[in-house]
Amino acid sequence: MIRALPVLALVSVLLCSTNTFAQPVIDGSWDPVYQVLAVQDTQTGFGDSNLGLVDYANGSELDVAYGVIKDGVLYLLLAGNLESNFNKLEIFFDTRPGGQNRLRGDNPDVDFGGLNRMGDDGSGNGLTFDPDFAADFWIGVTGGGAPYRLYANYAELGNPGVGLYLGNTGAVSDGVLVDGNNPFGIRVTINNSNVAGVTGGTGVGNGAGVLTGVELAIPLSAIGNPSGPFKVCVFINGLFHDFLSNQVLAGIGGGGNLGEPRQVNFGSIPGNQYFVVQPEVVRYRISGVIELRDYGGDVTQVPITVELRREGVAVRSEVLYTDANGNYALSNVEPGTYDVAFKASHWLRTVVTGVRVRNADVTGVNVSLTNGDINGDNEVSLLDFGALVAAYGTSPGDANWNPEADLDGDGDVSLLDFAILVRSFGAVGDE
Ligand SMILES: [Ca+2]
Ligand SMILES: [Ca+2]
Ligand SMILES: [Ca+2]
Ligand SMILES: [Ca+2]
Repeated sequence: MIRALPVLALVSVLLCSTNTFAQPVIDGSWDPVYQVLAVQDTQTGFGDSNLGLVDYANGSELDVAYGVIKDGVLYLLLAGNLESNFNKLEIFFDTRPGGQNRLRGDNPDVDFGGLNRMGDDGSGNGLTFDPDFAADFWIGVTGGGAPYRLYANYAELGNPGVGLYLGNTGAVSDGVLVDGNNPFGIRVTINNSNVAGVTGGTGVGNGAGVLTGVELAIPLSAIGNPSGPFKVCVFINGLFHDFLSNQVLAGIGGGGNLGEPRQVNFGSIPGNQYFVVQPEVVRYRISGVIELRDYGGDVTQVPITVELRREGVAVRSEVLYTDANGNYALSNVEPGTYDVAFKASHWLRTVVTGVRVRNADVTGVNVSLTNGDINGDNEVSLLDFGALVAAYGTSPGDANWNPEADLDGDGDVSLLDFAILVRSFGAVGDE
């Protein structure tokens, strides 16, 4: 009897918008998408800022390194303070084989010789990183003056290498740099208002929880287009790049300022004086809002099996449950072209249109919800009964196997499928 049959009617299928994929906003403040990459473990020997102003700070500290890669751009928030007396924030990247474990003295002349001020002066010294860190790129940030400006420089290490003054910007800006040479479009700004984090001293400290500081957007093309994990070493240095503080990430485990950069050897300090950035995880998401109504008109929710097929071959199958909003979502779908089939174990087939995929790299999506309508003519009739009989008793690989007849998706065509068809028999979709 039709009246006794459950009927599925598609009421709406909408793209479920989500902020999960948003990239950070360059403004000097934390964003939810960031991951913690390193936390300071040492009090600051460069002054504990207590001004609370977004631009001027009377101390420097590196409390937390946050980072994430989105759409080929590395976002870094180096939370803490950068004293507005032109203290230097030095960022070294080890993104590819080779490079300089000990800084040479003949790298590009950038920031008034500042980069080479840390390198070998000809006597065989030079800032030395941990043994498994060989620097390839450098970005330096410094700020001060009235009105306050933040300045950024860049180098690809080597001789000749590349050295660029990227430009300058204000505090809490969008990070766009002016009056420089910035072919990669690197952005940076500062929010210097932190008054928490580590305190002044030489003991152990804890920078956790600080959410403001120097925030950068660095296209990966600027640092050699790394495709795998890479390493970053960050520290605060003096006005002329000539006096290394005790603010290094990852931290030095307590202790005073390190002094003359050319004599510093991170390899002789316990632990890694760098942190690792993981490659971008591309997450695709198929989502929709589907309302299922029975004959009484009541909205009901059932688990569905969603199957992704490539040229007819199932590559992924997963049982999905709705959330409180009636939303089915499938995450982490690899780029490609799919047919997408939804199966619900005791609902009439209907065609689902308008399900959208969040990323344009996933194309050609056709979506259908099947139940009982084996031949796809949008009703459950004797034709479907015949199709089920033809496939009865088969499993994948058998000559007469028909995946559409496997209504409950358990891998064979059996009495269970028959029962589903009988329950839906006579019903018509999309009513
Ligand atoms: Ca931000
Ligand atoms: Ca390297
Ligand atoms: Ca502090
Ligand atoms: Ca070390």
